[in-house]
Amino acid sequence: MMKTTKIFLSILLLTLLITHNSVYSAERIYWIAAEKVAWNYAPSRKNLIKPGAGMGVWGKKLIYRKYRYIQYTDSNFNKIIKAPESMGILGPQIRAVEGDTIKVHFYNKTDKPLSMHPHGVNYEKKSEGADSSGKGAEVRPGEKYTYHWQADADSAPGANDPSSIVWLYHSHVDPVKESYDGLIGTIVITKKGYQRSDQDPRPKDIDVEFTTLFMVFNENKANAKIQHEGELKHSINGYIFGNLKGLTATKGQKIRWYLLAMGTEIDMHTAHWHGKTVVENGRRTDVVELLPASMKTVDMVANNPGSWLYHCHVNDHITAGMSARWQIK
Ligand SMILES: [Cu+2]
Repeated sequence: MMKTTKIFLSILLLTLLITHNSVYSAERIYWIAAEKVAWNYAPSRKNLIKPGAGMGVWGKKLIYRKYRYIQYTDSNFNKIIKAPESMGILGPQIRAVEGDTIKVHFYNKTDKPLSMHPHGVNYEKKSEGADSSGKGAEVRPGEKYTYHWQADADSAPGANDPSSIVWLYHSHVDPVKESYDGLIGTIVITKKGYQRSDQDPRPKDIDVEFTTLFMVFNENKANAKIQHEGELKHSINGYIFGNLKGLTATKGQKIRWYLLAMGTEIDMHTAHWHGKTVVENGRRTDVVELLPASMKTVDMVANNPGSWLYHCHVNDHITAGMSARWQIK
């Protein structure tokens, strides 16, 4: 080999190695189905926050027909990827690094047209999952559709954000009905350079991430004249009265909380932690305000071992069981 060719090849290799981290962008591929399921708002059938108090009118009926987004390993839609217990009713968490593309193969296994409409990421009209006569806006029962989304700079954490931020996705054929159905999930975008590795888009400066959706699921019939209070399930990730499990960290870990809300006028929630405070974009607090479709990301360090309350601080919602526990071990 000629000397100049050798030098040229060496420089090229070095350049590729140096720039790899900044030019690398992945295609994150997901297989997600919508399915009809039976959902139990309190699997223990107990008020686990105040055992003596019971669950009042909210405990009369606990199991309902819901719809959920479920993740599969591949295009056969045979093998489910089980979500962490703490995700509850939420759909699979879609992840990408700034600069990546996201491809979601959606399979509607239910009995009505549904879609996947993302917040935050960049898309063309055919991948909006809403507001058109295109196939992606209404995926019919038994049909499949592939959404193409870009995690561009405008989807990624801004100057005052932490190293990753959360976005919602949800079905948007009849968005009101479908949010109560349970067709809601999250997208987490990590700032470029902060991913753990090219294969693992999770933020490298954080040890554990928890995602919680504060929402009152209205199980009353849409046109019912009388709306029964007991049919208003004041839930965190679809669980009431302490039935949400898996919010467990180890002492010393850095925890990131992704906070969401959905719903209507009664869905003004104030997420409150006992035992620890959080930092929200530089602001220290232990209560974070959420309104329908709010998406907030806050951090804490798990340095106070214990089993702690995590609840909505709105009085009526405390009564209705919008409470959970989280642990530092
Ligand atoms: Cu609330």
